[in-house]
Amino acid sequence: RELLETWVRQRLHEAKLIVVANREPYIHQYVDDRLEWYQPASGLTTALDPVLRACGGTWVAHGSGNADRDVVDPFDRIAVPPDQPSYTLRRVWLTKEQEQGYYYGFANDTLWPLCHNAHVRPKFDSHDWAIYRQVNQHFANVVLEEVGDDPALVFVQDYHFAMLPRMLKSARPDLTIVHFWHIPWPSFESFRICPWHAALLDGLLGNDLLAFHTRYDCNNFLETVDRTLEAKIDLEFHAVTRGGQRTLVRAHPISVDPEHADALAVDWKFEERRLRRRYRLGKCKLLVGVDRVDYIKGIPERFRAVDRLLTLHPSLRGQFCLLQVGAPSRVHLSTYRSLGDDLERLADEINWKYGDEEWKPIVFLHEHVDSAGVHRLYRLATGCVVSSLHDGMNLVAKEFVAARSDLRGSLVLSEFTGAARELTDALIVNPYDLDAMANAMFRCLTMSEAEQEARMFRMRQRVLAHNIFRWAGKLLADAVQVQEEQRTPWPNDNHSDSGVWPALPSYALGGSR
Ligand code: GDG
Repeated sequence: RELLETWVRQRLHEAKLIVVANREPYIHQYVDDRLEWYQPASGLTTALDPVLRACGGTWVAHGSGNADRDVVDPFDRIAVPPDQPSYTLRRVWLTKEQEQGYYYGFANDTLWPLCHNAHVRPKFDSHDWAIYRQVNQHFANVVLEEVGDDPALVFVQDYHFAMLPRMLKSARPDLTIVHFWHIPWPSFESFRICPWHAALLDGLLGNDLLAFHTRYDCNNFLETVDRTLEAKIDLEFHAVTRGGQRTLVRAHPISVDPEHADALAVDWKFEERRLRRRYRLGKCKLLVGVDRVDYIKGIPERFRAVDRLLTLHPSLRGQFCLLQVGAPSRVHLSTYRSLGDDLERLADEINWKYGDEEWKPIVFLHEHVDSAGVHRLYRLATGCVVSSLHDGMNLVAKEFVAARSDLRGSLVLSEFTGAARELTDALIVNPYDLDAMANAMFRCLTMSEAEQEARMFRMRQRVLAHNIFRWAGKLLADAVQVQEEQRTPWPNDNHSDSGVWPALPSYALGGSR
């Protein structure tokens, strides 16, 4: 964290750092006339808040809380975190119609299913598309206001803003624009069904640097551009040149803040008694799942695997429980609402089939749990189950590993997550294969302590060393390189991957059991 802070200050010189994301990191709301704030359940905000805390700057986002307008200054700004201000949040207001067309419509009902191989058909609606562009322009105007006449590095987040980079670049060619795409990039064959695919690519090529979680996503993107537009693809430097502008395309796998896990450490023995009473867990072993309720997360597959496991191993009745946190998400979309209902029904069916007065195999908490609560579950679990059908990275897998300084517990992890490429000591599974899932859960519940320790040690080495600060440092190092090249225009192809970010010392492993 300190290294990132000093490094950013030195390298950005006088340039402002502006992050643009749809989701704000802190939401203010009224609860029974009381003003409260909370942090939303979102991988993106979990990852970026610690970075902004370390570097300072401005986060531009949609103000979505019902008390958000009442706490900002006349320029729609507020210092955050509310209890320990260290950077500025600039809120952007959207009408209901804009939120519907841009967020629920084009971003989440079109681009989200288009980019994830989860077999949900994307919706293509020209009205949503028009509003998406309109809202991207609205955000571009706000960013330009925040930048003023100064130099700036604009760090755009995700699939909500595919058109924004081109809009910014046209208005201010001198800005350095970096974009992190948090979800997978699909194959050309999948992407080209979108009637506006060429326009989306043009918008994204307004970036100086476009980053994905994995090299696989980068290659898919480069191939999509190659087969759609007149552009020069440079496979050696992973760059696209078009109309005199160059966009670097790089893989930067995102991660978590390990210090966050340390900060949440509590008296585990006391917590364990409390939690076991609260969820009526008795003495059974705990498997935990933590997700937004989203069809890409493979939660029904996880529940069915519990069913399969109990059929294959009836002796496990009463011996374990899957506690699934399902934070409601995008509930205005019918696919999401009905998924929540289906999960409630499925959990009931399986509990009816195997459970009794004393014990239920699945506890489904269809609610948002606070981050300390999530951390406690990670600490108490024998295993964490991540069964996404497709996921850019999946931070839950890395959070679980970061939480286990006791070197206990094992991770069941879908091979279709970005995380599976790094956490090779997890029990890697195909979530569509119920027998494989049930077997992985069985191995997880019966793994020896020595094997848990060996696997967890290696996974922790990876997550603690490649943490969120290193992610931000390496990505911003690439951005600074672009910035410096803009001052001394290329050709100057002396790129090495993130060469200017210094090597980080690894964190100490292990600790209190
Ligand atoms: C996108 C990409 C990529 C979940 N429920 C609760 C809660 N959470 C927190 C988790 C974790 C975050 O939300 C979810 O992160 P993921 O990475 O698993 O997933 P997405 O939200 O889909 O994120 C993903 C990510 O962006 C980052 O680039 O990894 O692939 O889809 O932090 O702990 N947190 C709390 N209560 C909950 O009920 N407090």
